[in-house]
Amino acid sequence: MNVNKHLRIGAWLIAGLGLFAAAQAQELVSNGGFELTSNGANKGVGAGSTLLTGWTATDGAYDFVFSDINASIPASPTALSLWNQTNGGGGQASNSPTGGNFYAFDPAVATPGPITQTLKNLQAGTYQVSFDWAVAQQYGYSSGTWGSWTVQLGSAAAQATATVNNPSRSFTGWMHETMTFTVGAGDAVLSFLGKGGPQGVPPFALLDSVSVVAVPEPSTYTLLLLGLAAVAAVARRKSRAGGPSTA
Ligand SMILES: [Ca+2]
Repeated sequence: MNVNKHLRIGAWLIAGLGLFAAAQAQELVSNGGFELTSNGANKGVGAGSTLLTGWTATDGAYDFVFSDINASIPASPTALSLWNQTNGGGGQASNSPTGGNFYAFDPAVATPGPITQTLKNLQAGTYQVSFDWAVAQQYGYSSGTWGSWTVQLGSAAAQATATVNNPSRSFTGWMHETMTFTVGAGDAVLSFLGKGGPQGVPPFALLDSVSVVAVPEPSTYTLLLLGLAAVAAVARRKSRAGGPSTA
């Protein structure tokens, strides 16, 4: 029997196991894309609302779910649209990079509140939170605005995105953000609170594609690296044994 062949298969098996374990990073957020709603899109979400399946909104009044950056929200709590491609807005207003619905939040109200979801039975460890976000402005208002998102997971310290400036009647473009939080075992509240200003010229912080996955244990990577090293070693051995003389 070919010993090299057996070695090679063994090495690939180890590498494969490591890769499999690394790929098991399971999505922990439900409805992170805001596609599931109990009553459609292009609506106000509102305080205490569970319109967005899996999420609880605690904002005073001024948060919305859009299906399209160019959509107009009829009246709930007020008729509203964002500066966009159809009403003279600048800045290349665009839909979320992952498509479908997104959450829009006016952070410059009297009592802004976060949108939250409780992640159940987490193991103690480090978790990667990622999302897409942008800053827009309410149609009909002028003046430069600014915005950001503050994110919290469990009792870990809150983290914030950069604060970005959005020129009058404009749109910042979508940005992708990744953060890591280390939490203890048990339930953990995932919370997004938009920040922004100034008041009265409504800035809007947009959010989509929320994801939380466990960061793989170092042992997973060790297994993967061991396997790949073994594959390389077998290949080297084979090349030396069977290859033409390279002296
Ligand atoms: Ca979406």
